[in-house]
Amino acid sequence: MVRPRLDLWLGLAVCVLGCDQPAPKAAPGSSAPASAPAPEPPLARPPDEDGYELWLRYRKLEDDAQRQAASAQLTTVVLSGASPTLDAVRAELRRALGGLLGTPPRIGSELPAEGDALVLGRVGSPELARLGLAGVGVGLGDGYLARRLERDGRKLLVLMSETEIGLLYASFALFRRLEQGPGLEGYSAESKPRIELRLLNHWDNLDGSVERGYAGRSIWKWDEDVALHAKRYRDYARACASIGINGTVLTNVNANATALSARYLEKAAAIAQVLRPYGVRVYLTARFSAPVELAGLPSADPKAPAVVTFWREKVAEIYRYIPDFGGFVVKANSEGQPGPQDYGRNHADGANMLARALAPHGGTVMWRAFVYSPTGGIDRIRQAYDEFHPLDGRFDENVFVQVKNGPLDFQPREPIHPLLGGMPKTPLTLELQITKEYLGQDTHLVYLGPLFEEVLDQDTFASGPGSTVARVVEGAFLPPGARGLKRTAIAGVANVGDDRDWTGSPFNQANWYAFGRLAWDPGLSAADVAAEWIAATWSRDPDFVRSVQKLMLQSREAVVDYMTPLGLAHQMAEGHHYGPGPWVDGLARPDWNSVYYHRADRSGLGFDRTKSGSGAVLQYHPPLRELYADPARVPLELLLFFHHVGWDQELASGRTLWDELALRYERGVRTVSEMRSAWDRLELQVDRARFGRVAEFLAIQEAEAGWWRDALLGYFATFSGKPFTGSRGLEELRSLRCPKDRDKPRCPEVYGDRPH
Ligand code: GCW
Repeated sequence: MVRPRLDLWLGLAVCVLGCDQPAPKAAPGSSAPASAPAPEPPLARPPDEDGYELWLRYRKLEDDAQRQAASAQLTTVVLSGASPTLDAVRAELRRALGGLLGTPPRIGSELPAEGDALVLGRVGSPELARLGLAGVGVGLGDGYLARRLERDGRKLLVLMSETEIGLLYASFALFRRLEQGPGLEGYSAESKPRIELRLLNHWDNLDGSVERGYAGRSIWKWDEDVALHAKRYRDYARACASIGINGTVLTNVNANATALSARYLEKAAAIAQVLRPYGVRVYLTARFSAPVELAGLPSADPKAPAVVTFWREKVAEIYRYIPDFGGFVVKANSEGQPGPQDYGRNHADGANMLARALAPHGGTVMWRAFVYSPTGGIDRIRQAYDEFHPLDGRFDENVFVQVKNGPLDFQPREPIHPLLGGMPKTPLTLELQITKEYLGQDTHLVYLGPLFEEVLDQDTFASGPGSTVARVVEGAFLPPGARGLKRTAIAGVANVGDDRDWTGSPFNQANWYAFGRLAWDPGLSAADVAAEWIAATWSRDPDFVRSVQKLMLQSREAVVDYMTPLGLAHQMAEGHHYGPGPWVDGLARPDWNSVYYHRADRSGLGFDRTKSGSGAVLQYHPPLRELYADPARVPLELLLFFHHVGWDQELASGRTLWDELALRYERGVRTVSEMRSAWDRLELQVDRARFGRVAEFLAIQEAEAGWWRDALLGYFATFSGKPFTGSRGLEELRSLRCPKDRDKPRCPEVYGDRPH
């Protein structure tokens, strides 16, 4: 029997969702023609860029009237005082205003006798008092106020903060305003970070490799002189500060004790010195067994006096090198990492021991809850809650428990982690992943803003309705701490490497940007953040911004659709987490295998996590628990995460599971085709170099989205018995052995043979 092609028999259902389907395009390297060749540009295209400048390009404002109005206000700048941070503020003002307005400002420490000006001042300073602003802005911390004043017939724009770094943040906010285009008329702002510690976590190893990094080698060149890389580190710090990131963990959570030895501490101190003026504090990961590895102690038992002494002295040594050291991030008793359980102790025993060494110096411990024991268990996703929930209230005040956004592992979509509503007495660090380990790595264009937003907005119901993840992370429900310590934190696993463009692709920069902006204010919309980023990174043309924003906002749902729709998870091929591998089975631990997660059989698909299954659903608060437990009410997006569903079962959409699944895979591929066409239409507005790179990556993504669809539906069809014919047969797909290079994953077997 000839099986019908999916795209033909599915055509009807697909059209229900909108029929402006573009003609399918050829993958790079294939002989079929792509779209009609674009006409030669009548106008000169912008000069090529390599992406190094990120969103800090500060190209001259195109609108003359607006530029002149802004120039009148901003050519005279008043900022008094001397410090490395104030110097950084001045340097950034010169660079940004010089770029945006065409002429760098004159910066002095006194307000001249006449003329409009930009005045920056610390809350409570004599400069602000002279302007009648004494007492304004108390309690801002690192936040800032922007106010317009009329004094003696002159217009002043005043930026104020309690801290120097707040003045830097206020300056970056002003530049954003200028990039956005509404001008300074009516500009006033008040903004305070809603989360105190906003950190990047680098999974960077001392040998220069980066775990799950796709943007080259580590930027921390441990074997080279920091001075050689100071410019890059300074630019990194500028980028971080521009979006409010105020801490960075230099080393991988799969830690190497050597990072805490004198040679590396000296290096970390030199890096800290470059980052400090920009308000970026350095943290390190601590390998729990360091007392054994560095000092030859017989054990790392957190209750052993010699171990306690080791850490106390080690921490004191670190603070001699780095007086404002942030603290430790620790992965313990997870994926083979040592930890307190090796000595019959629990996570609180381990974390508190380190916390007591750090407390006298003002440092914190971020103790990760991503525990994943070597023995497996009833359901891998239950383990963190089962181990940590009973310890709520038993951690010292300077300990955060660091929780990934979902209970599994940074999937394109998963439900929120139940611990986010399950440790009401403990400060939690929300850990997001900026590097796209499971979302197409460097080539696939996936804007993560909507994913971050979805997580932050999800209600945990921990303290009744309105207990969103954002409110939990902001500490809204935490009992007050006795010692006035910072108690709110968020971390993003960095996507930065030594590639010239920092993140391996121009659009991956947007995810670094979105993380920082949402960490500062989880209430921002991912759509607005995308628009800010586009204007600063590409072009301020409103139509261009709208088109790219649309494409970016489609991209997350697209990757969910073509990889793991309807709550499927972890269908990546073994080891590299790049391409599809639903057939992966037989690895040593059951929960290393894709089959463990999809549970496909003749009767249906999905993991039963209700009471009759693994019971993981019970870790959520009511009414989430009931919602997720009910196959008729659970959002379709999470259906198969919680339920095993029959192939022919009719879903809330009115379609059977099989038809819905097929429709979503097809929709994912089609959306990528649309994104690709949309990008192609923008060709003339973007420099050739960056345009071309994105275009090539979109071509790869389109071909690979089809690969995912064919692999998953082809494989599931062997259980469902439903007809499916992909562009390639299952056997061919199963035999593919790519990518060969995990750091720059490429599968020319799938997309053609053009070099990338
Ligand atoms: O996401 C998984 C990764 C590991 C990582 C681990 C973790 C650093 O596949 O590479 O290890 O999680 O978060 O600890």
